[in-house]
Amino acid sequence: MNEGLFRLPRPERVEVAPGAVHVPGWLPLERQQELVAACREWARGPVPIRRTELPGGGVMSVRTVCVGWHWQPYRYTRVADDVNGLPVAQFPDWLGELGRSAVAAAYGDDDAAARYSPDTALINFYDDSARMGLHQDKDEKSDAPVVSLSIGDSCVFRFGNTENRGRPYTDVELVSGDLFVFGGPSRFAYHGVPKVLPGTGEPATGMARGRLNITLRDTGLGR
Ligand SMILES: O=C(O)CCC(=O)C(=O)O
Repeated sequence: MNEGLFRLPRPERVEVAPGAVHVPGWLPLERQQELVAACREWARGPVPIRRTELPGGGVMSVRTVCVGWHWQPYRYTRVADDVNGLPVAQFPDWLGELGRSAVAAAYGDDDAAARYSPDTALINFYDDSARMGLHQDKDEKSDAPVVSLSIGDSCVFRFGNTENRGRPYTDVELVSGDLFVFGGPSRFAYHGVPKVLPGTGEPATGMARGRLNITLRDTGLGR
């Protein structure tokens, strides 16, 4: 028997570290399609998707567009003064609702979900060779969880510890439709994407190639 022909059923929910939860297949196909369409709109403007320049002179391999607040290394602003000087698109209410449902699905805690009030989304597009080095999300002035949604090609998502970029870390395969939430003791864990797995996505999502990742965050700066 060729075992490779069969995929094992995926678990409903895996706690990768305290406060860090992977929920495979959380987004139905229709929701993924809606998100892809919304991200395409945001990628056009008012602040177009771009590769972020780093203070050391490097340029990130992923392309990023933001809504609500604009992230640039290493702060949030309303206006994208490093791109075209325009204010970013507003953070829509429906995205906040999606974030609350995500927190409820990950933690099974309706109170934590009701309190969750993200005000920014960073939308990253990965082509076949894009990567994201291990880093902490620490430009937010809030320790509310980060909600991460993946669409398109699968990737290896490395989720580490809060001390440094080294071990211990866990490599998780994030597949289109997967949710990953990290908060509580894992909120400031190092994480990154060492590899995208080209050609693994489902074109019916609207993503013929590449990977889309949407992270919802609370900047702590207010709406
Ligand atoms: O693409 C991902 O899954 C991770 C994105 C990320 O780490 C970030 O936007 O800070």
